[in-house]
Amino acid sequence: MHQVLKELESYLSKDLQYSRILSSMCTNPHPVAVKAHTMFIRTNLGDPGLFPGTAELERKLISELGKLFGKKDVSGYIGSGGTEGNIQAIRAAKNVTGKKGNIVVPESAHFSFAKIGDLIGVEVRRAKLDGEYRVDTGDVERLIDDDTFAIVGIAGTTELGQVDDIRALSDIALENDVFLHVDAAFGGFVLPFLGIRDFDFRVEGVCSLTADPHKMGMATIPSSAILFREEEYLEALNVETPYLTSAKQYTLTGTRPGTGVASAYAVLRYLGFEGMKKVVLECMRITRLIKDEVEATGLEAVIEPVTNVVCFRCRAEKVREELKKMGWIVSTIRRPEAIRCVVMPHITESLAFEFVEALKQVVRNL
Ligand code: 0PR
Repeated sequence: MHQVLKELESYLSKDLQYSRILSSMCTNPHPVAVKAHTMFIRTNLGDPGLFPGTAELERKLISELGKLFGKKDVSGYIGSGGTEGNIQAIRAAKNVTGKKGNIVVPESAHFSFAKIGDLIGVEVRRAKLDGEYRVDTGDVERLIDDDTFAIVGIAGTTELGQVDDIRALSDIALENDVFLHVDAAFGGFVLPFLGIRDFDFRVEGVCSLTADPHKMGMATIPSSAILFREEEYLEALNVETPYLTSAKQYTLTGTRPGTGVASAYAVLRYLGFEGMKKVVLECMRITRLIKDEVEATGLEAVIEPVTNVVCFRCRAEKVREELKKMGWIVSTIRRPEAIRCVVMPHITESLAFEFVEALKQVVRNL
């Protein structure tokens, strides 16, 4: 066994450490999440009758998340990622409304919606953004027609961390009788701790919400919650599973790890909402620190950070390459041309200062 592990180690050691990564929405899982993950390593929620304890824990976690997102008796499950959450929400919307025409998403929507268009065979219409890179709700209204069955709002966009006006989208959804899905894959475990609440089930028209513990929830990968306002929306995903311990299955995958349930629950229990808030506030403090320090060098932030993401206008590809040579990883966005820094919990204050120094050096030599 020693030999095999040594071989594995040689591959693992080629991977990058998170400490110099500002391009990722993932982070080192919390130690309690790692312990929980290991404990539940053999569980398979694809056959919940064999794992009734893990299934019970999942129901408890969903109900805790319901409290966080403004509806105690929410329905849902823990899946593989924001992509699965978004797919399932649109599938549910299609099945509940009985329509299969088009959906309207913001131009800033994650690329998972391109997969959805392909998989479900619906037209994905992209609404323009306003000057602050929020979806232009007037354009959403303009794009809706008789065949539209769902609209999407984003609470924490992938590129800028911006939050759409979910209240306005809710009004539009109720008026046009369409399903409203909120993609809070990233923002779900940020916004509530910043006191931003008007993106979740507290807003009347919100039918479903994706929020990923494997991003800012510090859980192990994979762990992602898809939540529905009504049990019937979840039930609309059911297929029959005649030979299993359960007669029906609403999940996208069949075999499904219980590790994401255990690790997400462990972080929630161990840190509590108060402890998670502290982590988020520290990320925000460091995000603003990076913003102020970098702006002092003459680069301009694209928007005032709403979540722990900050983007700077510059010759992005060149800056990204130069930073990479110095061991720092950032990503780039195209509209507007900018580098993107996601300030996850692994970016400490001293790392942030080191990063800023590296960026200053790059900017000086441009
Ligand atoms: N919705 C939003 C708003 C997202 O930002 C993402 C992923 C998803 C949905 C899809 O989530 P899954 O990737 O869990 O299916 N956002 C990150 C991104 O695409 C994911 C990521 C994380 C990418 C870590 C790279 C990385 O190193 O940028």
